Amino acid sequence: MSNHQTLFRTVTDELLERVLLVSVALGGSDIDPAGIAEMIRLVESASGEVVSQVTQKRNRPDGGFFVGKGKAEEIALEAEGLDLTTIVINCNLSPGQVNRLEELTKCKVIDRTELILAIFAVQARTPQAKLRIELAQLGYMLPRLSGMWHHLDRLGAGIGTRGPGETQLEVDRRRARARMSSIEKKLEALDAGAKVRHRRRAGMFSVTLAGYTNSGKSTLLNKLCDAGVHSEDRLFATLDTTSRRLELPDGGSVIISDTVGFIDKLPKSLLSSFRSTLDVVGEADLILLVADAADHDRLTKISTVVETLEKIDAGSINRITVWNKCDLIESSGAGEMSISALTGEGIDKLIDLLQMKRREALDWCTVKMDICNGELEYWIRSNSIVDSFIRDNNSGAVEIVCGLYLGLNHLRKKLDRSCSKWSVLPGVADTGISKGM
Ligand SMILES: Nc1nc2c(ncn2[C@@H]2O[C@H](COP(=O)(O)OP(=O)(O)OP(=O)(O)O)[C@@H](O)[C@H]2O)c(=O)[nH]1
Ligand SMILES: [Mg+2]
Repeated sequence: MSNHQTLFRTVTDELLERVLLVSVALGGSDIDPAGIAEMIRLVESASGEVVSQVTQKRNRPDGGFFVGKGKAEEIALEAEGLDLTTIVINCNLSPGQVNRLEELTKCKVIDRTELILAIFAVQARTPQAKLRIELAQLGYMLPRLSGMWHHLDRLGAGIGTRGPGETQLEVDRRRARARMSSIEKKLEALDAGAKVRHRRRAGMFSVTLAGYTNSGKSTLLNKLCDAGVHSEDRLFATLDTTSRRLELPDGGSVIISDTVGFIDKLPKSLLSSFRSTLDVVGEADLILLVADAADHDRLTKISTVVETLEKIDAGSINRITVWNKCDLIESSGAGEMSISALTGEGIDKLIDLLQMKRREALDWCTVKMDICNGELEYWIRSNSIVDSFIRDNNSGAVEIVCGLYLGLNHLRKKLDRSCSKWSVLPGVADTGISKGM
């Protein structure tokens, strides 16, 4: 284990096998069964199992134990009776509350953010994802370090002296910050390569699959593009962005990208360290919001996805909701894009929709030219979707109706270099610009 890692309790180092789940409903609200179900799924995604549950309704968190001392004692008894050593709680606790609960219950206490960070750590496969999750864990732990060394101060320090805990805290803070800036530099270098690849795609229509975790985004990418991306019935199966080209029936194509899924209260440190992974969402021409049609909580989850899109400045991008997993439900609403990424139902309809959106985004025009050699024809076909190509065999003149990827100016420059007479009529004929025709 490297030095920086010894600073932090990493949940992944420990067995998260049998867990006592504590669910607290704050502000007079009722215990939400969907929220509990999601916490159980999160524990399972961290390879654990919830074997017992305790719930509590309270107006506001208790400063000391979050749940209040009496409840904390009840939790301790429950854990002891079942021989459990791990408690997961559905809220986010302060380091002091975690420490006090751990002391009282003699268990390891993991809050919601720490649990999500742990799942990301388990799921990270690529060097980038591993660095990003480490950065997120450091960002999460940095303000909490003081609580972690507090016990050392109780051992030796007197009033007015610097305790061993405080000295250790400074050392750790320095080490954590140094490690964070080293990771940021490494990620910058790795992300620079991705930006170059991205620039090469200029003019391509990019579609990003966004949605709640486990809604079926990776399965859909695989179905559309035969991408071979890992998909699994586990939260946060995907932590990297994968982009593939989808060839459309009219000869055009789009780039489809699959990326990290969202969840309610996605930890801030994760959002910021995965920001460049999520850039693909902000740069999309179209977002397919993939929703699980069979999920009872689907509308709340869609709201969470929309809120998260706004947080990453992707709220204003054109988006279409795609209701996935339609094979699991009786019938879907009329007029909605309803598909099954698993069985393929509705996929042709989705491809038609993508083709329509792609065509809408092109610069359509009618091009006339006195002559069109093979090189020019190849250029036009590579830079546009050609709907009709008519050549007058006597004069050699050509008339083409095409939708350009990179705009009319691009074509005009090419025509100027390649033929002596040409005209380009965008949309309405009388706005055309021409030379000699
Ligand atoms: N029945 C059914 N299951 C599906 C469908 N699409 C995906 N699944 C299943 O749903 C689970 C999650 O699928 P993924 O494609 O990994 O979901 P994801 O949105 O990429 O999830 P994250 O990467 O965690 O955000 C897998 O077990 C899939 O087999 C579908 O149309 N029908
Ligand atoms: Mg996925």
